[in-house]
Amino acid sequence: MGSLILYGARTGNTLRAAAALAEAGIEFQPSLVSLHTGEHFKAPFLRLNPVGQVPVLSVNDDTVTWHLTQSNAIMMFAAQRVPGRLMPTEPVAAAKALERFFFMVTDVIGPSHAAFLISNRGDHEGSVYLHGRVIERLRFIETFLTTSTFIAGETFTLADICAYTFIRSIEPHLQMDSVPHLKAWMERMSEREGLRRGMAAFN
Ligand SMILES: N[C@@H](CCC(=O)N[C@@H](CS)C(=O)NCC(=O)O)C(=O)O
Repeated sequence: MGSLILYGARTGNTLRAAAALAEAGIEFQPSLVSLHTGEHFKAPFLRLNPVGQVPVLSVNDDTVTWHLTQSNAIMMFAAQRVPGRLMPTEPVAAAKALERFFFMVTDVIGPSHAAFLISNRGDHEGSVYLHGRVIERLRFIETFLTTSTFIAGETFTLADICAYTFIRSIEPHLQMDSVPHLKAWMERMSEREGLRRGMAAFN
């Protein structure tokens, strides 16, 4: 496969990508980009991603080096490299896994990022509203897990990686004792070697 470098920081988007690579069993070298010093806005990093954001996966396929931005594209890249391991191959199960993956990405993680951005601009009320919606959406996961072992059915998928890495950052707001299936699932996920390695990649 050649060598892979994941440029990132200790942020949700980077850790989600790192966890997907680790769960896929794909070796990569983490390379820390200092967001605090603005390294992501300097020329060497902008050559990797002109938008100036992490994560970026650099793929060296021996003859050619190319770069992939967008955490979710990196996750799907990882899934495609190991068919059946992070996304089911059976069409209905694959469609359900995508449904739950996009639930996490567009209904939970996107609004949470927006809440953070508007809070930084002083819109406290808007931020509290969005944060409340994020918590409400996350609590739906309890209903997914009352009938299945994983977020999207009976196999581990990208949706589990999204949910686990995100919930780790927001757990104190969730009152885990009131969502027992989610709590038990979090405990099971925290024992997975790939998730552990991904979450620790930028420590
Ligand atoms: N949609 C992008 C968002 C990437 C993103 O927001 N990265 C943040 C860190 S989590 C970043 O680089 N922020 C620095 C900035 O925007 O100045 C993805 O999923 O990769």
